[in-house]
Amino acid sequence: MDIGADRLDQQGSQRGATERGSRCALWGVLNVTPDSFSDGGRFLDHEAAIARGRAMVAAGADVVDVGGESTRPRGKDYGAGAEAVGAGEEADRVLPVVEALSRAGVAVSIDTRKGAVARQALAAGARIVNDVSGGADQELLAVCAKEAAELVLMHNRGRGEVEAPFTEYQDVMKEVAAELEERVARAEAAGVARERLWLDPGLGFAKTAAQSGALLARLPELVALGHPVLVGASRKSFLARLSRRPDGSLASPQEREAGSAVAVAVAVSKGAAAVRVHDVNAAWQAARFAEALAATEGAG
Ligand code: PMM
Repeated sequence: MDIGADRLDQQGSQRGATERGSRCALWGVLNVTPDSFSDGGRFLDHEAAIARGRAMVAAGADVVDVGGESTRPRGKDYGAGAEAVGAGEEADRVLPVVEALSRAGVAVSIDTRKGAVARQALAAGARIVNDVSGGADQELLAVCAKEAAELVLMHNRGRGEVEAPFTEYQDVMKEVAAELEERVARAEAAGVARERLWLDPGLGFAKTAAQSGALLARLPELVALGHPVLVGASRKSFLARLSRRPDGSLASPQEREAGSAVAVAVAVSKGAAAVRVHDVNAAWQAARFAEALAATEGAG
């Protein structure tokens, strides 16, 4: 059964991942990695990954975001950080999954920093490139330009280290917005059309917990730049750090679903075009609820 195509049909008129409707889109996280901070090792097996992708679409995901390299940054929140992988190994992990899901009609995004991986994933049917380095690889920008792919430019510094000097900001939102605008200019200079560029504040990457919280609270300033904004708060440590347990301890990644759902509702209410989530069921409820409340505002 072609679950992805069914979902698109249900939404009417083939509304794809990349056509922005009035609803906030849900991007389901599918990490085909051994070491991601919350789901590492669960979906290294291709069949398990494909089944997981289809299940996320059935639960309401508009896009499945497939990644083959953990992006866990270094710093006290995340420990030593993830091992870098070569383009060959990363491609081996993701391509069968991208191809199978795309063939089933699912809108697939490829979460990669590498032009070589992006090129192969787009050839295998992916429609979107999600780059946590904000377009650092010139080859990735060239591939997106040539293939007319949508491109998410996430804010990051270094490899996302959550420690000085990467976390030094005078005004975190102003600097994140300005640094993203520089990335937009670079992507446009490489030939990527402005209307295909998304922005992402990069919560947890080169940001302390307080800085990630401030970026979420001030999201409208990023939305005001005129690009669709993607927010990835799901299961991140800043959620636990800003809501320590009564005894002062931190919730584990698997225990952060309530905070993750609240972050979805906040992101929706502040104008996010999409949220990147692990638990699509919970995110669906949070997003649709936030939208329903917004729709009743002023209705008397
Ligand atoms: N976070 C992670 C990975 N990729 N991509 C974007 N655009 N935004 C994010 O916030 C983001 C990302 C890290 O989370 P994971 O290890 O659970 O995938």
